[in-house]
Amino acid sequence: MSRYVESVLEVVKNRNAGEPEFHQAVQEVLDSLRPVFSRHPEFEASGLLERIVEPERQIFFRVPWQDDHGKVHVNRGFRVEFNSALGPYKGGIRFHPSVYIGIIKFLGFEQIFKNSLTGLMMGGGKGGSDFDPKGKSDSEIMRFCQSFMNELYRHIGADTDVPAGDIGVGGREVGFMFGQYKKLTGLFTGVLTGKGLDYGGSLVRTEATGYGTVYFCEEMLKKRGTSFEGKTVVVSGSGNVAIYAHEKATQMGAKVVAMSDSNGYIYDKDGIDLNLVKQLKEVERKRIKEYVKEHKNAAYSEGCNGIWSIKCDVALPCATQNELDGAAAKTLIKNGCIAVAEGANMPCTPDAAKAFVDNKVSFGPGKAANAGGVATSGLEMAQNSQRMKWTFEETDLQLHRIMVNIYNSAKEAADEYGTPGNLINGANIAGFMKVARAMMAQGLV
Ligand code: NDP
Ligand code: 2IT
Repeated sequence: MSRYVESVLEVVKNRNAGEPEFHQAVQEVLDSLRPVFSRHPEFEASGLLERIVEPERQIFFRVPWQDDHGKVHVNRGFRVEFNSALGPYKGGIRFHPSVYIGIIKFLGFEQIFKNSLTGLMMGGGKGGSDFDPKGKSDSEIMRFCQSFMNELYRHIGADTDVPAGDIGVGGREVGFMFGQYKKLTGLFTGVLTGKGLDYGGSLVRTEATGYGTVYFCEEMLKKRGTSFEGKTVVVSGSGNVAIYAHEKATQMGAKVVAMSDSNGYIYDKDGIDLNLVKQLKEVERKRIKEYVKEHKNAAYSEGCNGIWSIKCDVALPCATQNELDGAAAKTLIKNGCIAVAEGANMPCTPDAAKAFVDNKVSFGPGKAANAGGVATSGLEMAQNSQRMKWTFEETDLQLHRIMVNIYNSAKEAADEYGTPGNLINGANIAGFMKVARAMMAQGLV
């Protein structure tokens, strides 16, 4: 049956040439699924894999905008509507200069299984642009978001495709996009999640991905008979996911000693002062190196890879894809790291992930460990449909419950398919099975 997986992988690589991140994401999922196809020959007979690796729809568009000096710029916009077997397409929008179709496809593909794991009714999608928000004024960001929405609006809707944030897209950008959507359509609906709290946003959505990653990691630590209490933690990144992973880990008794951005990392042996990081990153939009101006005992180093040489018990990569490679994994293992949970999407290279699994480091793959963000987006959609707003405590409780369920489903699937403790296989299989059953039931569409 493995022949089936090989033949589909070959098609994916040929048909999507020059998209290594997409190949990497597909390879990992398909490798995990090998034992599934020997138990379910009906999947091969109905061409299920061939269908699941091909997006239902890919949209490319021009995004022209003017900077504050009147100069015209043109960026490229993307929305990949990957799979709608479980619900409306759902997934974030990324603004970063590295964005191209291969990145959006890898993220959209991961999103299918992640959304399935949440247990909510959401299909998989992703969008973005090669626009670089760094150094842009609020007016430039607004004009860009409006232009982006001038095309995107015709493809999305509360019951068809519901975008949200990702790298470079947070509350400010979602607000501008929502405003333009409303202007163009006249509809006030839950078409985007991550909205402001005054106009349909959900409490806990801002915190959800980081908190969820820590809730997931807590389950992994429990399994080892321990907890976050007294642990030393390294968190990469200093954006939305990293900040709230730090916050929750600290609330649980850990000490976060390092954080980073794409220029470098800070190390503060006394524990990183999160209020200062929030001020620098969320309010002033400055670089992480500014931290050491206020905290003279802390050190700043250029380059982001060095962060993994800091001794820690738990590592939470929360920045970007392939930020933690095989060599970094070896160093973490040598330094006694016992758990790694991916707050970012695919931050560990395949050899890094393998090294963790082989060395019995508890490893939480992104599609499971960072599913709290999209899960809370699902809760925002539910609140919008009800025209209701839940309390922080209620929403956080639901998020926590969902993260524990995801951990249990991944663990059980790993046991059932003969690789106990391997949450990569478990998450891929558990996420896939629900999508597969829905696709089989819905016929050849
Ligand atoms: P933000 O834009 O808020 O923060 C991104 C952080 O990662 C910044 O510190 C940024 O540094 C750093 N970073 C971005 N690109 C690179 C790069 N190429 N090399 C090194 N560092 C980089 O994004 P989020 O926190 O929302 O997203 C972080 C990760 O989490 C992404 O992988 C995203 O897909 C994933 N994720 C996000 C969810 C969400 O709800 N927001 C949900 C699930 C996953 P700098 O400022 O220098 O660019
Ligand atoms: O990668 C992700 O899961 C996200 N960026 C969040 C998507 C969402 O729809 O909330």
